[in-house]
Amino acid sequence: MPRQEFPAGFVWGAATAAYQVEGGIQADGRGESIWDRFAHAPGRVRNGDTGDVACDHYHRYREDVALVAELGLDAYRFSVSWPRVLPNGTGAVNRAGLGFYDRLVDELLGKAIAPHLTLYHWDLPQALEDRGGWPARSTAEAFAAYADIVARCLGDRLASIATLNEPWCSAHLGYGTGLHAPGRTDPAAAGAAAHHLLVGHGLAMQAIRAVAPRTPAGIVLNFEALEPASDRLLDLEASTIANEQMNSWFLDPIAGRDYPVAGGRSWSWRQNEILPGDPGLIATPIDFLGVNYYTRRRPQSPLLPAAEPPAQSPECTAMGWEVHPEGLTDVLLFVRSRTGDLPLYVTENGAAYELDPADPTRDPDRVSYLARHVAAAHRAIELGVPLRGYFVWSLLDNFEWHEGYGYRFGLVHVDFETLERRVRGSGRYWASLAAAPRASGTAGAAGAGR
Ligand code: IFM
Repeated sequence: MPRQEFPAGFVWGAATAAYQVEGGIQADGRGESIWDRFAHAPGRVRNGDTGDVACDHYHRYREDVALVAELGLDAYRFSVSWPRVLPNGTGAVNRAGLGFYDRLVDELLGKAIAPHLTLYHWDLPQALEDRGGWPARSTAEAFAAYADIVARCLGDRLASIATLNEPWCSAHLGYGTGLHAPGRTDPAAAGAAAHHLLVGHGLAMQAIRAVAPRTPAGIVLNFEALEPASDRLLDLEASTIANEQMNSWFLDPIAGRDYPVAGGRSWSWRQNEILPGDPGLIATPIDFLGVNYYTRRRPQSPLLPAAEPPAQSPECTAMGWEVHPEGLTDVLLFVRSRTGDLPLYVTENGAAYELDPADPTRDPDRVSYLARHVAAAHRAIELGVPLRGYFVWSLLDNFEWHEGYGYRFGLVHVDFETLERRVRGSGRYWASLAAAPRASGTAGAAGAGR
């Protein structure tokens, strides 16, 4: 495997998210989330799977932190379950729920693993959805109050705090296509949700700054490498629209720009929810931006006859996502075009592959996927991108949202019958990267080691 030297202070980590791994949905006073409600509704999640138990990380977090330590990783990225902390979304704090993250952070620090916390990875308290969900501005205000509580309790022990993970998914899969919780299919609501997620991000940034001013704070967005299906005019236009909706819609306003025009025009959101102070609020300065990257998409205009399929079908993961490592370099360069010298992290990258029935810890395809993306990240650094770290999605096989447990992304195999964990070949590969020497010199990461 070719080895590239990464800069001093570069952070190697792995990521998870609360609803995908924790289980324990009724433990210690946790409230209901939109994903509990959604997963229990017939026909929403493949095989009727739910996150009720997931990896039982809530009860086995010590074992999981020990795995991160065994792999020698620098950092662990996890999310907090809002309804564990505030069962009704607002109001009285559930101390037992907050206590779980208090113990998790201490366990990580005790093993010299930097805790990178995300406040919202899609598990909205159902009580807030009942009051309008993200299409209602009050949810953004509730999010800021929740951010204050978490940052006050944990902020000074965190290596970083991210407000939202992939707000595009929360807005468009949750309220537009209905593929994700809460399962609404209302394009105007999706637009309003997207705006209020950004307002919530801005308010939360201010809340975090007020109580944990030294904790690096930012946001995590998802990006795709988008290239038109052909060079025909309409495909070029379709690709521009897709690019604005997927890659620029959240990034541009955070970087102080307007919402992109072509993407906005082809969405039916009338932008009535934008209040006068919102652009400045959304552009509240951040300390880092997290980049999630998995694949390339080739938009095609619905007005053209379907393009001929390529002579050679592209290499894909088990989920049918094209493997396109060069896209990671392109996406990082694109983000840098908006954010300049702001520190960037790859906060998610990884792949689902079929299990090898003879040995579920054998995953050469995943190793190959990761190695090629690591090389693409290194290329971006050579081109001047201030990339400070790289987190694999995911530490563990887990609940893959509407796909249930069908797709596995873990560096560590989880047997969902016994909940036994076993490190995969990819886990050992990732450990070897974390163990490799990094260039000498000063750590460039704003906040990486804080
Ligand atoms: O599992 C998800 C994660 O929750 C968010 N980003 C993409 C991953 C793979 O689909």
